[in-house]
Amino acid sequence: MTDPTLLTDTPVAPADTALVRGACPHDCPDTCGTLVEVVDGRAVGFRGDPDHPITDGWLCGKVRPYLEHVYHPDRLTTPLRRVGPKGAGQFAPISWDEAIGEIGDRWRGIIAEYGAEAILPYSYSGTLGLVQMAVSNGRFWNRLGASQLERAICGDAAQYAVERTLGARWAVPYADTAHSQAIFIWGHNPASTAPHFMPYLKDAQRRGCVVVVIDPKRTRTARTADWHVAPRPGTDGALALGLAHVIVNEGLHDEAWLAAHTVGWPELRARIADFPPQRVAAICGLPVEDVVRLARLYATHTPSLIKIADGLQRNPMGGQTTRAICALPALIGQYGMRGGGLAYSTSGYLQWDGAAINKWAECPPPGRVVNMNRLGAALLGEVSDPPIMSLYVFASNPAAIAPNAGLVAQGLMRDDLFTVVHELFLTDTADYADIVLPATSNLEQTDLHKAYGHTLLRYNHPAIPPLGQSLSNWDVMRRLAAEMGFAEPWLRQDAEAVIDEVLTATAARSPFLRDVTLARLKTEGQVALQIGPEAPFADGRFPTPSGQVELYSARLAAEGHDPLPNYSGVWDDGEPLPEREPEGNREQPSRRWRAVQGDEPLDLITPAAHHFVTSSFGNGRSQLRGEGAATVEIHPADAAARGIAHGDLVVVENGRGAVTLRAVVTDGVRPGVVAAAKGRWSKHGDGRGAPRNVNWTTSDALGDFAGQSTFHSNRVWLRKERD
Ligand SMILES: Nc1nc2c(c(=O)[nH]1)N[C@H]1C(S)=C(S)[C@@H](COP(=O)(O)OP(=O)(O)OC[C@H]3O[C@@H](n4cnc5c(=O)[nH]c(N)nc54)[C@H](O)[C@@H]3O)O[C@H]1N2
Ligand SMILES: Nc1nc2c(c(=O)[nH]1)N[C@H]1C(S)=C(S)[C@@H](COP(=O)(O)OP(=O)(O)OC[C@H]3O[C@@H](n4cnc5c(=O)[nH]c(N)nc54)[C@H](O)[C@@H]3O)O[C@H]1N2
Ligand code: SF4
Ligand SMILES: [Mo]
Repeated sequence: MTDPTLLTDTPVAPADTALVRGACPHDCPDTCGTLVEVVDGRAVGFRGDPDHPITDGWLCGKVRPYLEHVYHPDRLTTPLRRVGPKGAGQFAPISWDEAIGEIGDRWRGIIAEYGAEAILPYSYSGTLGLVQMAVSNGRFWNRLGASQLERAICGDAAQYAVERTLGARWAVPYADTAHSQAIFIWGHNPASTAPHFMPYLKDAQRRGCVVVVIDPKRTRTARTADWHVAPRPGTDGALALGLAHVIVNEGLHDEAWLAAHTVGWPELRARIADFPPQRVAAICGLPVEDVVRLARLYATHTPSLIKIADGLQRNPMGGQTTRAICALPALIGQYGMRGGGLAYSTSGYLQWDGAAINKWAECPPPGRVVNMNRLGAALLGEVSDPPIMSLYVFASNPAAIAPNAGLVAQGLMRDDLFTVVHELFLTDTADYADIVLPATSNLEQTDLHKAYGHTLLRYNHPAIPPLGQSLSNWDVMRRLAAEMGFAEPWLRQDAEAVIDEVLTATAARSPFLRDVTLARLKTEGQVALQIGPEAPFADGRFPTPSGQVELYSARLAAEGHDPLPNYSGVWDDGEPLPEREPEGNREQPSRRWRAVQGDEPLDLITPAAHHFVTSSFGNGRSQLRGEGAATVEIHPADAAARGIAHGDLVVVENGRGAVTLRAVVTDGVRPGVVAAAKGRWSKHGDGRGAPRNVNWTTSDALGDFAGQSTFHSNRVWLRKERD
């Protein structure tokens, strides 16, 4: 039996009437400061904090209707046990004691027969908090000896590439765009995915700064740019090397800077000789004049800033592509300059103390690693010895968001798989659960948030008591720990004690946390990391092994990668793209398809939806209204070749699966490319009412670095749906 008052980090008695500070927990670089107006224990108002410098008093359209999310009629309020067939989503309420007891019984049986590695926790970005994400991903599972999840679904290749090249993920603050003369937004759509960057961008543009967007799709951001360049998806590595070629050819590079601050310039110089503009233009599907003009524009504006995010690198060469892009600011000496260089992520400034988060020293050796992008295959036997016998999902919705969704569904249907899903809603994934546990929303839990778009920390005070019997991730971890007989004090602490411990341990080694205390965080709203006013790398030193920008990376060479930025058109092991498809994952559709004359494959990209955060808010009334029907954008020439008219239902298919979407015929995508936003819930039905979304077609092949997902490298065939 567990004592609920002992094991809850949320207030038992409702706050009466208050204005409560919080942080937006969603996967977004802006990490907004929020204010919750509470009357008689109920949240009645929700808005952006005017005192938060990035938020500036406004929230994006995804999160503005947050109270609809918190008080959604479909919120889960009790634990549930499956009563119907697997996957049917039929459940009956049970008590927490029954739920935790049953999980414990099943796990003890599985551990006795297969060992703890047969249990796989699967979580990702439902919340980005220190307690509810980082610590909840670590401690309990490490103590249990469960399998480790390789968290490579989002931006690992870029992260790896930036760290291998520059040594750290440090980035120019949004406000430094006040100094930029040119801003290149490359494979990134901040108007949707980093909305609080946009006012800075508009200000810069008003001042005369040139804004270029490089994206196969004319996104909301591209529409505001001075110039939109639309290369073929996955060819940006070639484009970057081609820009370097032109810059060097025309003598616009900075030899002195390269000599002083880089390793491998002679080698890179030899490499870029292979990328003359004519060749690059052909690879990228761009006019050769555009490649030359882009290079000149970049090299003749100082400071010039390149801003990237993660969409750019969700392809088989995402890592090398990011390396090639990282080389450009070095080529023209932009690193260390205010308003110049590279803006990728600020998350490297502060990394929470790993020992305090994970407690490895007091745990059994880490379990084997399972790549989250290979979930379907892993459940179906790719991972064996031991096989995965139990899956515990929290803060993620893999049935909707993981690639090759048909295979994921097949894996989740396994009768002998014991699946637990901790959620706010009966998502696509929860429908496959044996036990569903109700989760608190961000208004009902304690946490501390750091950001990846800026350097402000913000404490999230719980504003209202948990809805129904819902519990936070960490509260459930503590109950599971008690059930499994783990007596370690670090599995019993409340959320605030966890924050205090991790903060203290991190502050002991990070100068950026000087004077940052839990007390300040709780009372001051946001607290800034002590980075100082200088631009990143202003001292000309890079935290790489050589202390310089590693254009040539000995570490990558040692790891078996090409040590120079490259665009090879082949996988790391030499196979041509996109031939290397894992077994059971062929792209070729049926013969029926190939028989259709003129039916060439198209490249399907699946960018962020404007009104959802991946699948979060995919069940929100306001957000669904904003987003409209599930569509696929197709160029008029490609539509005409297939007899597809604007508004038609079209089948988007490949060998992995199919989804029916409404056609939007538009020159907003380049010929050969189709685009359908990520984030729809399959259970809401596609255009034909089939329980599928676009991930039924996406590939679970892994990219060049760090086990990266490759969502945007996906060949599909389109045809008009018969009426
Ligand atoms: N509104 C909204 N905001 C979000 C999210 C969301 O779902 N919705 N998701 C959050 C998450 S999880 C993340 S990781 C970030 C991602 O933030 P972004 O990286 O900005 O978002 P994406 O839409 O994934 O990708 C950006 C752009 O890359 C383009 N693209 C795709 N392939 C290529 C390519 O090969 N080359 C080039 N040049 N462009 C390419 C797409 O068309 C898209 O417009 O956003 C976060 N914010
Ligand atoms: N086709 C395609 N698919 C993609 C991508 C793409 O580009 N194309 N992008 C990928 C990327 S970048 C990412 S990051 C992933 C994101 O995929 P996920 O990490 O799965 O993110 P969400 O879809 O937002 O789902 C989060 C779930 O967590 C739940 N949740 C929220 N807060 C909590 C909490 O405190 N506790 C618990 N227990 N649950 C909570 C929410 O209700 C929601 O169902 O999607 C990937 N999927
Ligand atoms: S999703 Fe991003 S922009 Fe929207 S409220 Fe959250 S942090 Fe702010
Ligand atoms: Mo992501």
